[in-house]
Amino acid sequence: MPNKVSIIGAGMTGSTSAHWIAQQEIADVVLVDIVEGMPQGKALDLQEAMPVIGKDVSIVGSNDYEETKGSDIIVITAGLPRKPGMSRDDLLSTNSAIVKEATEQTLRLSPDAIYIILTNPLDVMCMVAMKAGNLPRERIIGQAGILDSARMRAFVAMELEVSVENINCYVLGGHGDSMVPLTRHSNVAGVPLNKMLSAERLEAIVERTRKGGGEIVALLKKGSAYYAPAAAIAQMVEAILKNKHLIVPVSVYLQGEYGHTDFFFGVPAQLGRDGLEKVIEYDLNEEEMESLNKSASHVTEVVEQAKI
Ligand code: TXD
Repeated sequence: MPNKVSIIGAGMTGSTSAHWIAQQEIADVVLVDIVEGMPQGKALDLQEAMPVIGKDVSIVGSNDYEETKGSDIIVITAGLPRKPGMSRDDLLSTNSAIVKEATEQTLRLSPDAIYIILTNPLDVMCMVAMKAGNLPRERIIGQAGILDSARMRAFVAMELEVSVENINCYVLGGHGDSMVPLTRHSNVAGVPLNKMLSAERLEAIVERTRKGGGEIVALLKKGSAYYAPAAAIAQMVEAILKNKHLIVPVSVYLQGEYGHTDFFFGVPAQLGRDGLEKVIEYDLNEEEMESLNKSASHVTEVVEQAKI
């Protein structure tokens, strides 16, 4: 039986995730949305592209959760995206209700599924899903860090004219403007970033990374980024289904790691067939720890606001 991934929310990130997953022949995909006809239309269009690219996967669209039955992974992207000038936190109450419902509805049909959350405010929506489904922390992972790190990698690659494959960057913390790009742990083919870039250029890249989501929102004027977030979802899905033991920055429920407990936060973590395998702990200096703690307080404030 092929693996099955159901994506709740067939908007920009949901349908683009389906696209990347199908293109890489990772799994069969079900797209669910409340808008009538839209998930069916997008799924059919994508299905009709498969003969052209020679991939044998099934892509189905539906307005009904029944279609998701027996999924290995549930991806939740349902919710409202940011408009220019809005912060991710402005989406709190509307998206909490949507994510709660999506979790409850899918879990009864796929009781063993692993959940990947994308909906903003990301770290808090992971908590909403975890509570709604009473899920163990291994089975619920938020996507943010792969995207934020990829943005930083892209900016470094553009600046240095080096292949993106040679660039390793790690952005930890909450998915918001307080995120923590770890320059000391980032490198180009093993050479630390600060040996390759001046302090000013490095600071400019860090700043652009922090505001990377807003930069796209301001350019698009309608909606937020979707190609890169969806590529990150596909990478997580593949790591889980292929049991790759891949270490990537993702949002996980901390239980003492980095000195924090009981909330979702972006840290490097290893992903395999059972979901979260372990959290990797870097040695952080005082300054890095301080930035991480600041980002943590921001996330816990929003958790409190959400009254989950
Ligand atoms: O890195 C990250 N975590 C993010 C997060 C990167 C990009 C986008 N990020 C957030 O994901 C964004 O702030 C939003 O909260 C979500 C979805 O963003 P997207 O760009 O895909 O938004 P769209 O195109 O508006 O799609 C959302 C879809 C839309 O088609 C709605 O009809 C649908 O969600 N929707 C629902 N589907 C199913 N069930 C319910 N209840 C529902 N409500 C809305």
